[in-house]
Amino acid sequence: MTGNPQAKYRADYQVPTFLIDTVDLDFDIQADATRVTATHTVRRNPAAPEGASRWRLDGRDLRLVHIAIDGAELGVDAYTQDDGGLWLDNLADRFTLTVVTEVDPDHNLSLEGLYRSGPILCTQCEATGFSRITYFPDRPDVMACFTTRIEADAATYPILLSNGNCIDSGPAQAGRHYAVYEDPFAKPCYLFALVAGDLGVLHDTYRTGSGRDVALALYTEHGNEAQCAHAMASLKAAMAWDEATYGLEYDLDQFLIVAVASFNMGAMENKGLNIFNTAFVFAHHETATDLDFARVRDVVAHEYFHNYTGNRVTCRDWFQLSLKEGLTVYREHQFAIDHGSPGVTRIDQVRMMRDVQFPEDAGPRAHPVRPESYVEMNNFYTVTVYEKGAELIRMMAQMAGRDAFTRAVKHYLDKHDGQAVTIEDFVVAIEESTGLDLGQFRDWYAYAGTPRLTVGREFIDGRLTLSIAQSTPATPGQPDKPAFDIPMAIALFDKAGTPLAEPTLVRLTQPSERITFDGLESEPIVSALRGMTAPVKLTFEQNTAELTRLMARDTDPVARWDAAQSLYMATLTQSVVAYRDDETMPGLDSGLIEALDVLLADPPADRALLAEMLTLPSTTQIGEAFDRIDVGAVETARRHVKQAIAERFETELAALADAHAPSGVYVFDEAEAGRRRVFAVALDYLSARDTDAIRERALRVYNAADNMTDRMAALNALQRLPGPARDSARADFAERFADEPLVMDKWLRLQAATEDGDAVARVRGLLDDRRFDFTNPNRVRALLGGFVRGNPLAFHRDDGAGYALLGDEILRLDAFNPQLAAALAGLVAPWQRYAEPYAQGMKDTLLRLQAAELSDNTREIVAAGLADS
Ligand code: B3K
Ligand code: ZN
Repeated sequence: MTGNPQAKYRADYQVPTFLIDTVDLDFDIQADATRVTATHTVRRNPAAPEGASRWRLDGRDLRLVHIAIDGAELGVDAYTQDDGGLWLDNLADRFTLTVVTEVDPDHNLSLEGLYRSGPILCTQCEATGFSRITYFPDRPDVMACFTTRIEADAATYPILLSNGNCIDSGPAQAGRHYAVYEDPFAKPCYLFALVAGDLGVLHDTYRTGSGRDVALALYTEHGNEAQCAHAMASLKAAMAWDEATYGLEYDLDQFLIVAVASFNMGAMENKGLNIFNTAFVFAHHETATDLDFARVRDVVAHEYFHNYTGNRVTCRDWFQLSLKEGLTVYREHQFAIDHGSPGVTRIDQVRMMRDVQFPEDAGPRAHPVRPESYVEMNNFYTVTVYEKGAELIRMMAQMAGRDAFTRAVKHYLDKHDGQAVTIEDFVVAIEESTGLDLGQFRDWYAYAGTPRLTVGREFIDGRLTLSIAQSTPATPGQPDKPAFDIPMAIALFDKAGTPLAEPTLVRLTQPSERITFDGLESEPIVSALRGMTAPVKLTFEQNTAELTRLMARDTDPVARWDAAQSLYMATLTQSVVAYRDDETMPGLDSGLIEALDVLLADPPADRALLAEMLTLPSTTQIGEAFDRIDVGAVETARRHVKQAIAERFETELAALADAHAPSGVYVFDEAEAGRRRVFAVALDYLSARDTDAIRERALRVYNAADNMTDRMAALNALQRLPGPARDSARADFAERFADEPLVMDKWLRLQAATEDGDAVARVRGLLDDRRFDFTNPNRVRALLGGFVRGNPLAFHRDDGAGYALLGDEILRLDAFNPQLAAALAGLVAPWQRYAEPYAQGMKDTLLRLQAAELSDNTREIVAAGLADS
């Protein structure tokens, strides 16, 4: 992105020339437009450089009605205006600025600023959506106390909400009414929120540790209240957890969540008024799977945790995004581990890194956790900033110890309360509190790319020597990487799998180094990087016997799973190579058969862990093992290995399915969710055999199911088994849940991922289906995302029809929702990672986009994909 004229650079940061103490907003919501009157008390920033006098107000797609300073209207020659806002000059040290703008939420399909989602008017301001509401310095280091008055028709918009506490409300002229909200905490404008609508509500209260009652409310379109109980319970659990774990008590009298159907991402942590995508609020067992339940719980907690990590202490500029996101994801991860199977929760996190973040870090969009430049900030809400950012926090926590780290986070929050700060400020606070030296560790924030650790070993005379080398591949703009400070957990076991010593955490800091263990009777089995103590790729040759033993006996569930993954990967990569070379497939490796025998004969008590240990690495994982991804070979190899396992272990898998079959009423808890997960995995294996028996069984499961998890297990098992059973289950599904858009997303995904027939034509047809809606991002992600990710063979079809479909729809979408279009363009950006003919087809799609009129969002992604080619 270097060289792009509109890029912003971290190095160019300048403090704001003026600060705003108070913001008074008045929203006059009318049927055809909304008029916003903003009154600000402004003063010169004492920290601004001498002589700096120009002041930038950002504003986009606004009708400027009036602008005045201290009551005197400014003529058009009193300011300079450009595409993104206006500049004021010759300003006094203190003044009042009044700006009146008009916006049109009904025609704002970007879902940024003030927009309509069905009957609800709502806002989305992060990162820079506030500048679509009024002219304002739309940057997080300008923090002000907001008072918001909303007036609207009382019948159309009976509910009026904004941040903070409601201090006044009442009737107004002509069937209208108003409400006034005051937020006592200074905040950046990206945390502003407003909602107006005719909404159903679920009320509750939470009593804080110090005995204050907080009013909780969850608003949705009428008729969905019954799907909100789990989100409410999750909110209360998160509030209690943050008190118990970090001593952080909620700080306002009310906490509101509003669920809206059209939302570009998961949710938004606006102060006291979170706005959520319905997909991350609604959870009822008839319409949501166990995974949906867990996701709702974790996203509700994540947004709540932002109240401190993000809102009370915020980011100085958007390059610091991971300051709040990495830390909040880390807190969310801790919360999730405390509320589910700890091992499997960590496995999910590790898998997310390996399946999504490592590929991003190896592709054209690789960027440091603290990026150096961007064109469109919304393109940088990435797994690198979020998930890798959380892994960096986790590394510090491991080095400090969890309690010391918790105290350090508290120290950071106390020290910077009410401020907009940097990642460096955070690292300094952690050093101050823990005494850790994080000098070298800081490079993790500055460099992109996944370090690779290569471990060699030698055992002589009771001494084990591990030689460990690290290196990190070049990434765009960063040819050379330093050695990183890498915490690596190691444990040793004897041949029987008995632990030989407590696990230790070593800190690797050199390009290569040696670690020794003395006094060993015989060569031990080494369990390295257990739990993924650092976001690195490990190369460590271990034989099947060692991996089988670790799989059965390692004391860390994540390490057990990882040993299984290594065993599967060995077979899978051999199969890919064999298929690629001469279209043959080797038989199952005897070591893998033995390991699975042991696993099935003596499974872990944690059912969810068993399910994970039985699950083959994803096709992404397999592709990652190769320089160039051969989509066809990877797909074929994975199916072949799955089928071979299903054949070899048919009896055991059938027994497993029987032992874990649905029974009793649905409960969402660790044990029951684990049981359902094993059942689904077993059914999935059995379906690889394509027999009448499995078709009938899956249909029976579908018909008998009282919950969405079992229904989806059945539908997934039938996915590649066309015929009457599949038709019947799918027809029932479409009819039964026709009025549940989020369930219809599951249906769209099933349709998009169906391989038989002409999938491209089917998806094109569904674009016109009444169940599809281009203006709703959930629908778009389900159908188009579901097609690209869920149906790789059709998407990567030889004739290019899959690529053409994606290209068409990106262009259509880019005209009104650039954020979503850019995300879809990201799917073809890493074309250089693919083998031919896929690479050329993906690249051609990018070239086609490049030649079109594009938003900055999509252009930035396309340019990254085509750089150096
Ligand atoms: N902070 C928001 C994400 C905003 C994304 C803007 N494109 C939700 C979250 O991370 O909690
Ligand atoms: Zn967040």
